[in-house]
Amino acid sequence: MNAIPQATTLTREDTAPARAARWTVSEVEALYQLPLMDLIFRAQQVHRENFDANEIQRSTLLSVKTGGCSEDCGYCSQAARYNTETERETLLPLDEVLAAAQAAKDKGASRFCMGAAWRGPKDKDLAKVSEMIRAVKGLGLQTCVTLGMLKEGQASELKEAGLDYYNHNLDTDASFYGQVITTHKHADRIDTLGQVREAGIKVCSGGIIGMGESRRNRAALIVQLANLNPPPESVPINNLVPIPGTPLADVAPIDNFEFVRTIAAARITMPESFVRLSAGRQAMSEELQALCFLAGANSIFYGDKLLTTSNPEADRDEALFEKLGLRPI
Ligand code: SAM
Ligand code: DTB
Ligand code: SF4
Repeated sequence: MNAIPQATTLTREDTAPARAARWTVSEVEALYQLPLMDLIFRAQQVHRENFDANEIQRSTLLSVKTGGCSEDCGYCSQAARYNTETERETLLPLDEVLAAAQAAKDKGASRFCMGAAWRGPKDKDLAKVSEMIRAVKGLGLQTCVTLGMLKEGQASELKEAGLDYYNHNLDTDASFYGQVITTHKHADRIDTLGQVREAGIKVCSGGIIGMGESRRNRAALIVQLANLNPPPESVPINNLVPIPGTPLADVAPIDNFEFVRTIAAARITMPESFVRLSAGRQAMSEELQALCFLAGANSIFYGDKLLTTSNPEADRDEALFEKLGLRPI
């Protein structure tokens, strides 16, 4: 026997139903320590028990309000205080948003996600975003918005407008959070997620990998997401896109296999969630992306732009799907 933890010490299903499972950081660290082949095998098993492993969901992003943000998130091109190349733009008019949503639908996206560089929306902004949600929903797309922290009552207004998902990432482990962001707290993020849940909106929440955090930090982030009750329906795993001018511009990139392990850990601990291979695909080879799908990622951001940075073109993704025999849903 070797010292590598065996599946029996890690399996939760015989102790509690999936929804009630509570993961510990040590358990998730033990997943990370598995030989890669065992980890991917385990992730594939979990994936196949819950999904068709050849199907991929596609969401398209649009930045509806860009730059000039009051917050100090160390990775972000849109924080007003960093000297980045991102140009500020006020809230887009409804017709532009609708045209982009229609184009995303025509290209095959099933969900349209609108992002705003706010600490949180003002009530008058929320009314305008609600109009966007109604209109996009009217096109037959699932709707998602990411607007920052919500105040009492704002989530219900979004729900009434027809919002399906609210994206609000925990971004990193609570204990590392203060090294990346000081203008708000990890606990504030959890609070907003609670309001979103209470309003009956589905939760999209994940994080960023490769910000100089330790493996233990990564495991702790996965635990904080998996132990939300219920876990987020959608879990974006972003690989840091280094932005010149931000404090994290020069962080050493994370090892590719460590990123794949993170995807696998998310899949195993959140069996019923869509795990999205999110920011960072532009810098990834096709083979690395395929390995992420093998490790349980079953969703992507689709379209040539994320919020302010580039993403593989839709045609390139189509060609990759074709090569891998992946079917969009
Ligand atoms: N302002 C809102 C907020 O912070 O929740 C919504 C927009 S914010 C840009 C949405 C998410 O984008 C962040 O939580 C972070 O996970 C991700 N993000 C931003 N910049 C990134 C970067 N350079 N690389 C990877 N992910 C990034
Ligand atoms: C998420 O987890 N990633 C998306 C979306 N949710 C809003 C944003 C990625 C942003 C990458 C950097 C940029 O384009 O500005
Ligand atoms: Fe603002 Fe969101 Fe960027 Fe933070 S991540 S600076 S809150 S836009």
